[in-house]
Amino acid sequence: MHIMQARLRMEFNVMISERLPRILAINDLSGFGRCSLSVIMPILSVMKVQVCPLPTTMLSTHTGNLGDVEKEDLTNFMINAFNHYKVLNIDFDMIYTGYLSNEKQIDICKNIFKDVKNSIKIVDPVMGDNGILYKTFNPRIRDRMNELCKQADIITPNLTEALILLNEQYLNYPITTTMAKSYLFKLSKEFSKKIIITGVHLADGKISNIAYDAEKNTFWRADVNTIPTIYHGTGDMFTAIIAGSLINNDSLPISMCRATKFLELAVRTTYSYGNDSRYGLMFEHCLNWLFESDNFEEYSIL
Ligand code: PXL
Repeated sequence: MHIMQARLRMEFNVMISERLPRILAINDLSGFGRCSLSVIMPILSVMKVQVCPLPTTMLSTHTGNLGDVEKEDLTNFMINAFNHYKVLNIDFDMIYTGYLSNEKQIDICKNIFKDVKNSIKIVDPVMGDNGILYKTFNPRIRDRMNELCKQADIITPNLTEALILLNEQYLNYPITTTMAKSYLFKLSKEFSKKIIITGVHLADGKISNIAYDAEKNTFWRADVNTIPTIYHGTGDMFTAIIAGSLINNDSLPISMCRATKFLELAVRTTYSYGNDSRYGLMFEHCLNWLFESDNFEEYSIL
């Protein structure tokens, strides 16, 4: 067996077969605005992963201030498409879930998780950002998302979502590393063993992505060289890179550092053109960086 497959098998207790890693990506497909499957698919392909998209909803654009969004719900399609994959006996090395529009879709993902036992489960609990909740959010979504996160191996909330999961008030001031560690620790007790929280304003003035691996009892941070603008789809690109890195044998801090550096580059590139931020990150400019770079030492212990 390939060394990477052996490590993944040990670390996540899963079976990996001798072929390209294959990820089932459950997320929406927004035509314009560069988020969800529109960015996840190219990123994972560049990372030499076979990505199988399972769209939850088709939208004309993301829901961030681009007018009246056209939507087509695909909840039933999700069930039927997955049943088809079962008939075909397709095995997935990883299931990666993101934006889910209703409780039924979350239940479908819970069932898929139960069905596909030998795979790594990564949940990006997409519910809001910067203290603002997305339009589809309601308390029932939160409760279901909690249940899905309990079945995950790794979750990647931003700070807003981390605090929703923990049922705590959103904080719009910097937090100490002790508080940051306690959030990571609490999330790992309640949900998955590996946790990454993105976009945390730390008291030392840095904005950082932070991580905890409960099995290794280690906390990590990767500081972000920021530009103060907000782009939709940033979290989707981040988790796609985490997924692609982990499945390709990177450690948790190296995966986090790779995703952090890529987003930094994409934000700086986009900002330099001065485009409307609602149109998303010009990540197409940066995709080659994902397979050309292998220098990811810029993380440290939190
Ligand atoms: O990037 C998160 C996201 C995913 N999908 C849709 C969204 C957003 C954020 O705004 O609107 C449809």
